[in-house]
Amino acid sequence: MSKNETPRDPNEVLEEYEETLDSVLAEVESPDETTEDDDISLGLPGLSLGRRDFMKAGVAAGAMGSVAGCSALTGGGDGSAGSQSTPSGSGASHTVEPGEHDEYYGFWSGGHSGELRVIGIPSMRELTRIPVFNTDCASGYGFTDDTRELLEESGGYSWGDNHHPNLSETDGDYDGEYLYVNDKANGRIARVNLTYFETDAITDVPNMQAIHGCCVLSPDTKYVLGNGEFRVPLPNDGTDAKNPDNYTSLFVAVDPESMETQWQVKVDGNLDIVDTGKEGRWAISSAYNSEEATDIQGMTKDDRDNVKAFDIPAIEQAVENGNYEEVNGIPVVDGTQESSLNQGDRPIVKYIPTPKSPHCVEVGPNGDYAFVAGKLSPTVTMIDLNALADSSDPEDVVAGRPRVGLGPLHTTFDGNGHAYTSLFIDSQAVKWDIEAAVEAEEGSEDPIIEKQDVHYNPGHIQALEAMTTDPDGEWLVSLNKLSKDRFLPVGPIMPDNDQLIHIGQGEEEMELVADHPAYPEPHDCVFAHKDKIDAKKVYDKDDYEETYITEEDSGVERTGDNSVHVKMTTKRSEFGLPDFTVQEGDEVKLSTTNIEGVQDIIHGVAIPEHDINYAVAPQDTREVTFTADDPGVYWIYCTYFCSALHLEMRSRMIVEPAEG
Ligand code: RUQ
Ligand code: CUA
Repeated sequence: MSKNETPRDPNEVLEEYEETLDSVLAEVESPDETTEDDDISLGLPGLSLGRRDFMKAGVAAGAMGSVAGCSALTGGGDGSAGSQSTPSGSGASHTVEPGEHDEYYGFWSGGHSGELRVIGIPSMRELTRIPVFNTDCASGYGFTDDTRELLEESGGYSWGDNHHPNLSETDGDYDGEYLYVNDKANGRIARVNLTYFETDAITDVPNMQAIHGCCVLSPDTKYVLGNGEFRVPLPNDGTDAKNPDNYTSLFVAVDPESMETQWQVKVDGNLDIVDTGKEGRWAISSAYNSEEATDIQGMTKDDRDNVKAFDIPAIEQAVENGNYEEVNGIPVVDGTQESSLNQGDRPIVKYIPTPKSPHCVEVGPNGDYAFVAGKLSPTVTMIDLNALADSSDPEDVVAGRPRVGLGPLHTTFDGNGHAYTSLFIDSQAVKWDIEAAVEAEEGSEDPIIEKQDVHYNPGHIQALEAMTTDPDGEWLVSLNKLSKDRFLPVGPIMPDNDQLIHIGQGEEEMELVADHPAYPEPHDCVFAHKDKIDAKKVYDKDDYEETYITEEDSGVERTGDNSVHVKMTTKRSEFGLPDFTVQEGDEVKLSTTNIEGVQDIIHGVAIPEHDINYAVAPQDTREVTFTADDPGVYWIYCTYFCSALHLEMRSRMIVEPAEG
């Protein structure tokens, strides 16, 4: 600027700035439309490739990185401060260059944090968090009227313990519509809408304390299924409280659309994890405490526990025939060993004796076998699902029982004939050959191909799309419970350690590629190729019930002696009302719409001293209701850094003292 020029009008400068920003954003938006079909290049030559080719390209990039010998180029390049790349023999790299996208979505359960985490694979970068059973002040989940009601109506708890995320399926493949996850603590099942990455339903299942195992019924998500882990009296109303013989564990089916509880089945022993066959008939549950004891010594006394095979159509038939007792409005079918429904030639539940306190159940991709690992036995028991219907002797359905190592917990698959089992006690992932295990003697170690050390004490283990009928191989994540010495010390509560392991298509050796600290405490995860998820970037106002507020609508309407409805828009950089006045004691319903149509421009609505903050995304409308208890001035301000004048984006709420 030359000295003679007069200073420019700040408004003009701002307008220019906004215009530039708009055009930058418009440019960001349009190329995305063309990324539909695996074209992830974003202008990098040679990377406009399909998935397999992309992996190869990733390998090349990784090799260059190690030649340079500079972790700032590779590790730093993926933008993931928490990831530590290990120099690798095969050159497998999880680096995703700046500006590029990951190939897969990973959905992590957050355990007792109550949330889900979305992590990109292979970079392991955290993309977002989805509050489910917790409140979240960044999004306003639990603060806005709809989300507060959701949490209140599902029990009013302020936390949950989510363990097992499951993607909805059509024809045995992920359809990208919903994710279902359990709350172990309070016996609930939640649904997350994958168009908006938002929790949209939570069911508080009656009669059950703790839902641990949770899965969808393959191949078409007819039900969301849950295992009640803790045995309690039925109903749990004080009757039989001191009589553990009358406690029971329940299996539940919830409708995936209405999210209503359909029926329950009571069984002997404690239920644990559940997975289903691929044809919609069998749900297999691991179980422990067939002793039905109430202390740990009693629970682990016997050498065997009974895995349960639930015959879903047979249970539906029993419900239809009225063969149930109704408890708290839910049909409960008797699936205990003595039940008359288990005596004929089509029992509703088959009991399959399995060594010591089995924990995991995972059904392999072709649906032939369920893999059950006994945490106190060094073996994995393979149950032949094709033999299940006709066998009268439960021992006949055991197709194989390889000895894999100490503390086997969970098993995953690469789709090319290999199983990978986590070993909690040995701190290893063991890769073994499924067909070789069928051929081998029980207890043989011959099917084992290799073992990879992990750090430390793994629980779940998941490979790409391993729960579908067509797993993708390439990457596996070991969710380790402990990290011990792997990271800088951060006080006594250390992070977990999710380790990324390259497995290729099963022909190569397993290779540990990255450590990734995780806030306590993920249990399980599930991966979907990015093309299977269609996340919207702007809200569609037809998708929600709240009334869209336009600039003309902005205003205050008195709706009763002690209630007002305040409506206002949000846009860069102003609220629809610069100020508004209410009376002390008014119940204020505040409705806000973000009238911008530009992606990534979020406004926040924070009201000091009223415990309110929430986000409004483009074209979204959110409502919050509160009481204006204290006279005074309250500056409502925007909490998302939306523009150069973000700090000035404010509205003034004046609460006038009540008269007299
Ligand atoms: S569990 S560490 Cu809650 Cu899935 Cu097996
Ligand atoms: Cu709107 Cu900051």
